[in-house]
This record gives sequence, C-alpha cells and structure tokens, in this order.
Amino acid sequence: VGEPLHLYGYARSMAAYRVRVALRLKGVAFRETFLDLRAGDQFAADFLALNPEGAVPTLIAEDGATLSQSLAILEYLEERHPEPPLLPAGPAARARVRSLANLIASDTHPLLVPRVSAYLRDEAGLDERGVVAWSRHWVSRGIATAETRLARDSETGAFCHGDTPTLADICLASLGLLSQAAGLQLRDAPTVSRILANCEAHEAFRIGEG
Ligand SMILES: N[C@@H](CCC(=O)N[C@@H](CS)C(=O)NCC(=O)O)C(=O)O
Repeated sequence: VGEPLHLYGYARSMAAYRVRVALRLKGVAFRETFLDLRAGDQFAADFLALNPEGAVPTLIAEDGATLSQSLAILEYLEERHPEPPLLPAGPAARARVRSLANLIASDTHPLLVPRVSAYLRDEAGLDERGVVAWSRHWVSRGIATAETRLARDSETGAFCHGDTPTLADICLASLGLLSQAAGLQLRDAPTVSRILANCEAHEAFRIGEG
C-alpha cells in the first residue's frame, strides 16, 4: 500500500469539495492540507511552486504527479480508479454529463472565486453590495440553466444523469454549497433542489474534511 494521495484544499472551496467527493465516491484514501485562502496561503512561495495558479484543489497523485484544476483531477481519478464510474457509457451521454459539469465548473464558478471578487472590489470599484449582486447574478444564472436542462432531458433521473452520481452531480452539489452560503433560495429550481437533496443524502457528498 503506497502513500495516500495528498490534497491541498480549503474548507469553503467549491473546487476542492468536488475532488473530495470524487475521492470518497471512489473509495480512494487521501489526506488533506487546508490552506486559508482569506489569509493568502495560496500565494506562499512553496505553494506557488506546486501550483503557479495559486489555487486549490492541488493533488499530489500516486505517482507523485502534481495535478490541478478540479475537472482534470476528476477525469484523472475516473481513469485511474474506474469503479464506481462517474461518467455514463456512450459518447453522447458522456458529453451531456461533461457539459453539465462545465456549465458549473467552467462558466459559473470561476466568476465567484476570491481573486475575481478581490479585483471587482479593489480594481473595478464595486462596493460590497455590488460584489454580492455580481455573485448572486451568476449563481442564479447557472442554476436557472441547469434547471431548464435537467427538467427537460429524459436522461435526468434521481441524479443529473440516471440514478447514480456522476461528475455533473459533483459540480452541481459544489454550486449548491455556495448558493446556501450566499443565502440563495432554490425555490424556482425544483429539479435542481430534488437532485441536491439526493446528493445531500449520500455519505460521499457530506460537507467537511476526510
Ligand atoms: N477552475 C478551477 C478553479 C480553482 C480555484 O479558483 N479555486 C479557488 C477556490 S474554490 C481558489 O483557490 N481561489 C484562490 C483565489 O481566488 O485567490 C478548478 O475547478 O479547480
């Protein structure tokens, strides 16, 4: 038995949460070092040497490779530990799941990270209300698009694609975390709410370390 994987994360990070949930779903042992992003730990020289982007998650994999970007890490885990699968069979189904995952992880979440809020506040001159309004706007828009697609598509089941969790659920649950923290109601998103409740009931999706 080799060293457990080493995850660099942050308790409130949506992107680190995605990797934590995938590791738990796959039953892969890991240990986690928590950075404090509010204190600027991501800009410490030894961390920047690992990940020049200054962002979590960063994962030291089995073979010592240093991995970053949550979606790339999820795909790595899927290839390295295929069971249980987090992507469905068939190219169109896999593209649907990846598309839903990207809707959240590529088109929504990057607008909400600390470096963007800091720029809006410090460089673009937005006050705190403006920054909150910005975040709410993009979260609401991401959730509204997810709701339209999930409510419309026949592939939607107990989870985003069928009845077992996929990469899409991991990403949706990560946004659910943030919308809760931002005090956003999911009133107008019944399908998203139903899927998030199924995620919440699943042990691997619990919030917190380990
Ligand atoms: N697209 C990246 C996002 C990584 C990212 O920006 N993570 C945030 C925390 S959720 C971070 O470390 N931010 C540091 C900062 O904004 O200074 C991923 O999915 O891994």
